[in-house]
Amino acid sequence: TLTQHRGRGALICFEGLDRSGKSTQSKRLLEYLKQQGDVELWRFPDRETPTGTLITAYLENAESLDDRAVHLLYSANRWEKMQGMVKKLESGTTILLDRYAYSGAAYTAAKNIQGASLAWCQASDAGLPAPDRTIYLHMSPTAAASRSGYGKERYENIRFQEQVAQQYNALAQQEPASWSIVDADQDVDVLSTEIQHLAMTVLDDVKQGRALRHLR
Ligand code: FDM
Ligand code: MG
Repeated sequence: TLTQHRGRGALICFEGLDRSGKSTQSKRLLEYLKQQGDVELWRFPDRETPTGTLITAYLENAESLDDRAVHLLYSANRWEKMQGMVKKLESGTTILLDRYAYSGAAYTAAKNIQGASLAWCQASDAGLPAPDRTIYLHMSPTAAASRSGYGKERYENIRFQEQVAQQYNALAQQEPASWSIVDADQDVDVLSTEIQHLAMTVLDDVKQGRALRHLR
């Protein structure tokens, strides 16, 4: 029978240092893709869930938590949303992610905790849906810091961001085929256009039947 089947949605992830423009660019891509079909923008950490409340308190320095405990909270914060995410994708909705498991791995690994290697940091996210493409907004920590300055949250300092950048580099090298590294230190409109083109190629791949994979 010729049943019209609407394919799954694409999963597109934005990653990058603080102030690299992830939120701006993901919102712009959301508006653009709305012309093509169903699309949503999800942000991690999701600060609305029970784990999200704890994470926010930690980020605002209102709460001090063990580094591994907080790492697992971030991961749990993604697992809480996993079933809903898969259902949405299967129903044909494209999901854009403003940070995801790569932030989890990069930020904890950047702490250089004895015994918490990059592989250890990635382990708790194994099994989550893997992005079809990760758009890495590449920017030097100094350039990012000079953009209207950091807020008061934990991690928002150049020294730490340099460590995070190194870890992102290592993650990009693990999956060169699904990472697109773009220059985030350029005109915002030019960058948006570049990202729109990129996203359309991803939507095409998914339309051609590219299967949803899982993080390993
Ligand atoms: N962050 C974010 C982590 O340390 N681990 C994670 O798993 C995620 C998703 O949380 F400093 C850090 C990165 C950042 C902080 O994120 C809050 P936003 O995007 O700046 O709100
Ligand atoms: Mg921030």
